[in-house]
Amino acid sequence: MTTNLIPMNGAESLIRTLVANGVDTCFANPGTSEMHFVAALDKVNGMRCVLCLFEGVATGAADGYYRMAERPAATLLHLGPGLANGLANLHNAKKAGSGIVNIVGEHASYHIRCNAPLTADIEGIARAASHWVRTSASSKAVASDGADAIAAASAPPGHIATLILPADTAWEPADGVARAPAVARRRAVSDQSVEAAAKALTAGRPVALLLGGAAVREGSLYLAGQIAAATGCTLLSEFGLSRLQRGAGRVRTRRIPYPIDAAVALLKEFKSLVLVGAKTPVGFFAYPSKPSFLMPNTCQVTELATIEDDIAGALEALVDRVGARSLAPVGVAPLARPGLPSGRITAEGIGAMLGALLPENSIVVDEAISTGRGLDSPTAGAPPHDWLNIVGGSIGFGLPAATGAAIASPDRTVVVLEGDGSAMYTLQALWTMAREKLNIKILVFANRGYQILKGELANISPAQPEGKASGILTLDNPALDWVAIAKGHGVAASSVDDLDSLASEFRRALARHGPHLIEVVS
Ligand SMILES: Cc1ncc(C[n+]2csc(CCOP(=O)(O)OP(=O)(O)O)c2C)c(N)n1
Repeated sequence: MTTNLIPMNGAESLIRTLVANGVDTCFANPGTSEMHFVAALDKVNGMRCVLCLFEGVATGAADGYYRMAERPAATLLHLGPGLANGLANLHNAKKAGSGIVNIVGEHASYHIRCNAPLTADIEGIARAASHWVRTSASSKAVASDGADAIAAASAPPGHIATLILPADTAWEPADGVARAPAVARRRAVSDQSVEAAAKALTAGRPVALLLGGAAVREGSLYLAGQIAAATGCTLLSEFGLSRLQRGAGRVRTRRIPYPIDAAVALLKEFKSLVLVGAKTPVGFFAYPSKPSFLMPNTCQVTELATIEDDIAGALEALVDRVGARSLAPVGVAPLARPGLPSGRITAEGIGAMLGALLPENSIVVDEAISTGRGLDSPTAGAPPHDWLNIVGGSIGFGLPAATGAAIASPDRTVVVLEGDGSAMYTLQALWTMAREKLNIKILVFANRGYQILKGELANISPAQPEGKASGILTLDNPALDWVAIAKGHGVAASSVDDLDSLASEFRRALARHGPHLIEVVS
């Protein structure tokens, strides 16, 4: 439904429609075809536009924003190439169930047939990582198309909607502002699904509840802990979690590890898995003579709720069905901060330092890759915090996602745990952090290599440290200077090479507002 207010062009009607429907943040990297959208920013109050110097930063920031704000941000991207630059982090957002409204400029409709230099198959590029794609047919349709895009992006758990805006639809007269159609609510799970889950949990076999999506938020974890108290089931969680609420006072789960052998070994004992917002567990990759599915062939899999379903409602029903309502949950983490570590940098030491100093209510963005493997236990008893993982496996997620999370949660400290290889993909995010004065503390684990891939290589080929193969997994020639890189983007920075100075630099960084990068040399 549109209402006629004042004469405006399509671009202005789109911005007004976004703001009217709660989309008030836009991560932007514009070009000429989006200039009417840019010009309209001065006419519309209420839209925060955040300049990102690479489109992968814009899309990754929109992902981090959705995970914390639980409503979509917009991105503004320049034609096919701009959208293509943003695809890897759109892929991550899609896998994480994050909602994003992408606005992608297109040539004026009559100009497309001329095959100008930037002409591309934008719809084709968009489809690779969008649930919903539409090209506006006229300036009068732009507002209602924008409203439909918001509704599509808001569908549970969050979808990628890409609206393509030919330049003439942006500059010609529009009809007004449109209201987004009602968003479909999360689907309630059936009584039969609850019954089947209860049967699986009480059949007396080794059984696990495997949690993913919204099932790892505090309230749902509590219910899962009650179900475990009643049935004796084990609580597991997926490796890639969009937003895990953890720390002291919250129910702990065991995360399925990334390495395939460790994952298979963990799941080996279970005869039955009950999925709650999680998928049947599969390996990241196929390996010769190793299974694709991580659980034994004989394991029975029962789905209680998908990632789109009313997960909390499903767990509530299951709590009642297994008689757990009055039980205290099992697995609640006590407040337990480790002592400050000392000596040379190790993954365990980094974990202990974080466990000792992580601020209450902080947001941890985890792209630590191999360094991240030791962090779970020492941080489990830190004060309550949120932990955001890379879900789609496409590296270059951490710095952009932290940017969006900080914009969505301005009162919270964001801590980014970054591999040095991963940080290089989207380091332009540093500049946006500095420009927006975001309270983000970044630890870059400067092991000067693609450590995880060195492990994968060693698994298939005898080690040849000086060979060509290991050479392309090494980042030490030249060594990246993270202090110079950060300072060059306007971010304060320091470098440490032992745990004592890591702890004192981290404390110093926490004590002042704004972004700070610590290069952790190991
Ligand atoms: C977009 C993309 N390109 C390449 C890869 C393959 N890849 C996975 S991990 C990795 C290296 C990560 O290195 P770093 O962040 O330094 O972490 P480390 O392995 O040293 O712990 C690469 C290149 C990927 N996952 N995504």
